[in-house]
Amino acid sequence: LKLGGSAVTVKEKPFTPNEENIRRLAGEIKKANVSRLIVIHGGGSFGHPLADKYNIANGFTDSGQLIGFVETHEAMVSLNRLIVSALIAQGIPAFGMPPSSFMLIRKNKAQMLNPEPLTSAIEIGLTPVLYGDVAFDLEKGFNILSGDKIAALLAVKMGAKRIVMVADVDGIFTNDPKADPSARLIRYLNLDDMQHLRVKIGRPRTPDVTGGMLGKVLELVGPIERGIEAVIVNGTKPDRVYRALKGEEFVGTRITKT
Ligand code: IP8
Repeated sequence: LKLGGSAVTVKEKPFTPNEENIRRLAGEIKKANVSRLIVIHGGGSFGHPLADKYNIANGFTDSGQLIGFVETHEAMVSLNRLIVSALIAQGIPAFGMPPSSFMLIRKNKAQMLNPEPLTSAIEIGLTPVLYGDVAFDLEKGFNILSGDKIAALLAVKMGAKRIVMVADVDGIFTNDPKADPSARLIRYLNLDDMQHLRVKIGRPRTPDVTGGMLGKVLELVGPIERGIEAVIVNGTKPDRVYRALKGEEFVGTRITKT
């Protein structure tokens, strides 16, 4: 389950969590009662403004960026703490795990160095909660490791049945729904359809160093090719995440291989 930054923070207001949404989503996750669930959340107004200010996604070029690197990480740790606390308040044994300490980036691809802490956590029944983070990059020194990249990597490595991507729009539209009111929601897509869509999905307007909906969809291609179903749902509307987690009929976009 990837909780997009737009669903857990107020994107236009730096360092502002969407506490009401976080609480409701934690309740839906509890109610869905999915076993072997990994939660990942994005940066929203916590990680992105700092990553943008210090140019973290372009790699390490001068030592002035180092403070930005650690501040970006700290901002994500503080958002992680809020989400983990909301899940624990529901009685979910949520366990925050910093991706930068066991993942890195090589040739623009995310890699998991040691899967054992994560697999052990799941094995004993914990719910790991990861997040988009700063990370070491073997070519560029450092980089941003997006929650979407983490979700795609883990879905493949851990043999997930489904990836649920939570956004602040109902799913993938024929055009950017925030700019074009006549845009229609696409309920089902396969990989072929997705190639045609590439050009149509708009770029984000608030700082999003990892590319918003377009980046999200492109990251999903790998897992979908391997037969993993991906769904995109609106986490600002009640019950959608619950229904998507349960595999029930829901309003959103479902993407499959064929
Ligand atoms: O919001 C990026 O994660 P995303 C997190 O999932 C940072 O793209 C640190 C900007």
